[in-house]
Amino acid sequence: MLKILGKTTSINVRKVLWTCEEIGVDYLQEDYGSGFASTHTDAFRALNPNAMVPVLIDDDFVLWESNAICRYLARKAGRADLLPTEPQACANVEHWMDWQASEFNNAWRYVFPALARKNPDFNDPYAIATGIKEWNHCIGIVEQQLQRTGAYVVGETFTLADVVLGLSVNRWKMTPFEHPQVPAIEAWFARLNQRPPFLKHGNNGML
Ligand SMILES: N[C@@H](CCC(=O)N[C@@H](CS)C(=O)NCC(=O)O)C(=O)O
Repeated sequence: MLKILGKTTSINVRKVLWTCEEIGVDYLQEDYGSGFASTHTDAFRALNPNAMVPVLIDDDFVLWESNAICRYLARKAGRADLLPTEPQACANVEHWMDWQASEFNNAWRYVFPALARKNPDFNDPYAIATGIKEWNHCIGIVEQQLQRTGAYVVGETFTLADVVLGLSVNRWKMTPFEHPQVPAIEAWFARLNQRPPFLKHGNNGML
């Protein structure tokens, strides 16, 4: 059976768990990461030299990087609805996934620990204000895209882009600061909320 190493409080682990539930594949999940089993061991670093979660183990195949794991799972299950096989349709999903992991995730690096985790080391008002601006800028890009599609991130149907951005946008919504109006995102969230895997691993009260 598939094994997923990583705590369920991790946004990146929850992407993988949500994807597993969409696919309907059985898995074992083990709590690794800060506050749980240590990733700073030789044994864990042999699986992921970054000492980070999630890590997927599929027999003797080991994979790290949450978005790569989601793509692997979708391809292995033959779920072209989640990740199309046609190159351009696939690229349309992948570029949103790459953007989520790079641009979007970098936008909240300071604001999230400051405002959501209340980490006293993140107390620079200028960095917080700049971070909010950058985060809202990324949200504006998602909002415009959803206004264009009127449904899901890439188009009329749900894909892996909705999984990774669904969790990211959930984090933005739950972090306490004044948020701009985002009607297309709200409508998309209402659509995602109809999916039991999203309620279980995405919009489940965790940031
Ligand atoms: N780019 C990596 C980032 C993974 C990452 O940042 N994982 C965090 C949890 S969300 C982690 O392992 N932090 C260290 C820890 O919890 O011990 C991915 O998407 O898988």
